[in-house]
Amino acid sequence: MTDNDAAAVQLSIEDGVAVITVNNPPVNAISQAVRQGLVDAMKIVTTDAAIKAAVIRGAGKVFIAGADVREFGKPPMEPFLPEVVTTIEATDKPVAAAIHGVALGGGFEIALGCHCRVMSPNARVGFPEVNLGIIPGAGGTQRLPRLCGVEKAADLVTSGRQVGAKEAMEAGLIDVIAESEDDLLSAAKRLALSKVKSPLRRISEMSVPAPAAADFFTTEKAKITRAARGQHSPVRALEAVEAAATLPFAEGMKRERAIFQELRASDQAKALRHVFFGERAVSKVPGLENARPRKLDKLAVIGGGTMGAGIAVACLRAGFPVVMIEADAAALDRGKGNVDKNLEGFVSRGRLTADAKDEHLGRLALSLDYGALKDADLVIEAVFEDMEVKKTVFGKLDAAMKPGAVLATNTSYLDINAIAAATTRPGDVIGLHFFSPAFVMRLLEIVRPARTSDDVVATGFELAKKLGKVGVLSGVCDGFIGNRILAKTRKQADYMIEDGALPWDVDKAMEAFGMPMGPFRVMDLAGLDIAWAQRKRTVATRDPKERYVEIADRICEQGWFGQKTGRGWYVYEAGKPVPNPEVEKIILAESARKGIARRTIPAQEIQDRILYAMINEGARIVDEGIAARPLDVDMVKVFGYGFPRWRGGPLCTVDIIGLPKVLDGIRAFARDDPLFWKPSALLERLVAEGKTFADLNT
Ligand code: 3H9
Repeated sequence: MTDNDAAAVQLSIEDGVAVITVNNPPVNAISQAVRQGLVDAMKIVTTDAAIKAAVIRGAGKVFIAGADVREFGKPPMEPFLPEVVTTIEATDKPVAAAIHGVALGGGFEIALGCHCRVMSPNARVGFPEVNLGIIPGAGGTQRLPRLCGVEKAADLVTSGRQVGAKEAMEAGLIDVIAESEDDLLSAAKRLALSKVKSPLRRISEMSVPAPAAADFFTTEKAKITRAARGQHSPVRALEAVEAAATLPFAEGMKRERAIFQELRASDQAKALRHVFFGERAVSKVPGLENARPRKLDKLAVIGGGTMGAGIAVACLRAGFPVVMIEADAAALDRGKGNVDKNLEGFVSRGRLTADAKDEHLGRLALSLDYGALKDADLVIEAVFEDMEVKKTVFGKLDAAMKPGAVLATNTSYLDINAIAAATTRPGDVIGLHFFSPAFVMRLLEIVRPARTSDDVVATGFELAKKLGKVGVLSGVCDGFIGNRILAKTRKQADYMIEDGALPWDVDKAMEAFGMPMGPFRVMDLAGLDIAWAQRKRTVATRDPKERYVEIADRICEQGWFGQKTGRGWYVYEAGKPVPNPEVEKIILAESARKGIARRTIPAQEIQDRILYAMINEGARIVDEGIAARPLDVDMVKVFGYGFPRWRGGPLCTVDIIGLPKVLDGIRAFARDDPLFWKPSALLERLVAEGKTFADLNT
């Protein structure tokens, strides 16, 4: 440890206080150098008579963001974090943590090793480890219940939720909220010095208050297991908190460490790390390193239907002024009503005040005149999904928008090259494919037609960032990345119900796989009529060799379009979906009409067919260059389609279960249906070369 500017931990002495600064940009992750630096600093604090107390703080924008996640796959290096925290706690001079930005995971554990804590008013603390498939591994689960009780501790470590200064203060996690970030260091020094003459408060020496309810851990375990849908870390985090409540501190620490190490090496942790880094890697597109986004101050939306209004709300929530254009006064009125209703939803859930809602609406301008777009920097068209309608709108946008503005379409499957060709500036045209509800769903597919310029693509990513979304680049093809894969999995689901499964069997199997909803429940939610209209439109171009399942058509013919009509695959009477008995009759009749001898399809086969269909199509999408890397496919499925995060996405899953096994499975399915199950050439190549999809991510 030195006091030079480049050192990971620096120490200076100010007014008898050792100010220990962790300096490991960008987020002060706890690398080996940081751990060693802290141990060395504590030695100085103990031995230097001029030092009366110490403060630990972080350089840059945060206190400490936690253990260095990049070290997780590698052999651990001493000193280990639990020992570092113990060393801090054992120091015989008061040590205060000065928390700004965030203290997360191991960063919060270091703060809990200190004898007192000061937070700046806008800082956050928490244990997000469960989101990485692990639990706190340096005493977090043992010290936290001693400070705030087992109920609060269980809530924080099992959810990964971060709390602000006010809640942290109320829960007893910190001692003082500084007046401002500027005042933080002096507040921490004052606090540390105030403790010089009093006995030091070491959390490990405190006792754990018993939970209010005797059966707390049993009921909590059942609740968390249900909510985790197959993910292990939340339940294991609870187990560690229970150890704190039932074992002496040293024993509890051993239990925590054992669970931490077991989980760190698990497939779920690998997959969740893939999602953590994938979410950040998607915006770093190879070849676009030097592209700069264009100005983005004012936005516009064409169309005030479900999608248009949802996009407008997402933009208003991010602080943008938004112009909404509609074709006539009644439609414009409906558009405004949709925006109002969506914002009201935030108010009723306590996520927006009534005043803030008014302020949001104050930034929305409504117009029938494309002239109102003249100073908008980016427009998103969200009108009816029809090529001719879109071309007409883009012709008008071309005439109305200022030079350099970005012209985006929210189409889900139309050819954006053709839309771009309806303008005199195809270089400015891009696809921005939002997912409904646009103010909730994190995915934004950024679809790049052939002639779009790099800075327009960079502007798409900048918009995603400003809206708090995960932008993923896709090339132009039918359905882009997400809906193209969805089309394949829906087909498999259709085939299976004609061959012997029932929709609720398929849903149950996929929900057991970890999806929040099975494919048939999703269809009911989205509405069966849209896909039906699309099937009718494309009837002439359908490949006659391809198997076509008519069951969904039969259901739509009854006027059953899912939740919105109270009936679809399921019946929605008392709020809860129950299998629609008429659907079963239709399915049996259709199988009989085609002479299909129905068979029982086991849950494992249902999962394999849907997963392998995703993998095979995902691999094709990478091979064709529609997705730049396998991780882009994974992030689309995780952030837009509810693929379980803890499985990392379909191409991460295939790496974990083994490419040869999946290829063999696809070849076995191909014996019955060679047209559908033609293996992707990329998958075959990777198997032949003994490689994985992860090899293509780097
Ligand atoms: C842990 O602590 C376990 C312990 O209990 C047990 C130990 C024994 N490690 O997100 P950003 C990188 S587990 C390595 O874009 P922001 C990130 O990849 C850890 N790298 O910035 C990115 O790199 P790049 C528990 C990390 O301002 C850059 O920093 N802690 C880590 O939007 C900027 O990140 C967590 O789970 C890390 N821990 O958000 C906290 N964190 O530029 C995870 C970040 O190359 N981190 N990086 O793409 C966060 O939540 C956010 O990064 C944070 C900043 C809020 C800090």
